[in-house]
Amino acid sequence: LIFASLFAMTVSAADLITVGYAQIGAESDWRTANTESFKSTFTEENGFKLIFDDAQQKQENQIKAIRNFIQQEVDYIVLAPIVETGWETVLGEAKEAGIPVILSDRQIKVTDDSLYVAWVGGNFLQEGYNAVEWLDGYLKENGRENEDINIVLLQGTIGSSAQVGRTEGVEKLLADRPKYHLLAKQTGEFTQAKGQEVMESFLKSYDDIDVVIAENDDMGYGAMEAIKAAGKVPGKDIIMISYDSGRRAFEKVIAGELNVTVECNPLHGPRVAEIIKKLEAGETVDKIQYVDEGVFDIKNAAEILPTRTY
Ligand code: GYE
Repeated sequence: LIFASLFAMTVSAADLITVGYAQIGAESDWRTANTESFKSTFTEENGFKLIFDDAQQKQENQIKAIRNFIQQEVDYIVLAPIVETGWETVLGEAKEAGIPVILSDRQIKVTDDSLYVAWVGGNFLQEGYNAVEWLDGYLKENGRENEDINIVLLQGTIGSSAQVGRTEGVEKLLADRPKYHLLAKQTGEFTQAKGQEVMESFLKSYDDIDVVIAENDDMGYGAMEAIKAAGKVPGKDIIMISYDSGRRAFEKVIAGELNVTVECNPLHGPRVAEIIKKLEAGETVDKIQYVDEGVFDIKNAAEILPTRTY
C-alpha cells in the first residue's frame, strides 16, 4: 500500500529495481509469513522485480544464491543469514560488484561492517529475557514462586543469531535465579518434527520437567505432541513457552496448550522496501533497526488474534 502511491506511475520493466532475496528456507510458520511478506511487497506494481531463493537451511546454498545474484547484476541483495559467521568472502564479492546488501531477520558477525548497509529484525536477546520474565510472573500468580523449577530448552539452529540471542537471554536470567534448573538444552533446528523428536528424548531422560522453552512455536508444537504421547497435558502438567506468535500460536494459547508466545515479528518485506526506497533517494538509513515485539498469553491472546494476518 505504501508503495502503491510511490510508484503510482506505470513503470516499464527497465525501471524496476531488481532485488535478490536469499531466504533461509521454509522451516517454520514464521518463515512462511516472512517469505509471503517479501513476495507481496516486492511486486512489479510496487516497482520491484524479486528474485527469490530458498536455501533449505543450508549456508552453502545461500552463498551460491548470492553469487548468482551478483552474476545477474541485481540492484540490491537481501540476505536472511542462516548462521552468524562465514560471510566475509561472499559479501566482499557483493561489495566489489557495487551491490548493496541489506540483512533481514538474523544478524552476522563480520569485522568489516561496511559489508552490509543495514539490518532489520527482532531483538533476540531481549526475547530471551522476555520468556524468563514472563515465567517469573506466571509462577508468582500461581503461588509457585518458591518452588524449584526444572526447565528444558529446545534451541533453534545452532549458530543462528535467533538461537544465540534467545539462549543467551534465557540462560542469563535463569542463572540469576537459583530456583530455576536448566536440565538440558538441544537443537530442534526450528522445525516441528525435530522439536518433537528432541522432546521425546528429554521426556525419556527426565520425569520431572516443569517447563519447556522452545525457541520457536513450531518446535513447541512438536514438543506438545511428544508430551501428549507421554500421557501428559501440555500447558497444564508442563508449562509451555515458545517464540514467534503467528495465528496458530494464538490458537494454542487460547486452547490452553501453550502458556505464552514471545513475539518475533516476521513482516520485514515493507521494512526492507522502505530502506531501499531511502537508499534510492540518496538518504542515509539506520544501520541497526530493531522491531518492537510483545508477549502474548491467555490474558491478551483472544483480543489480539483477530488482528493477526499470519
Ligand atoms: O523464530 C523461527 C524461524 O530467525 C527469527 O527463524 C527467525 C527464526 C524464527 O525459523 O521460527
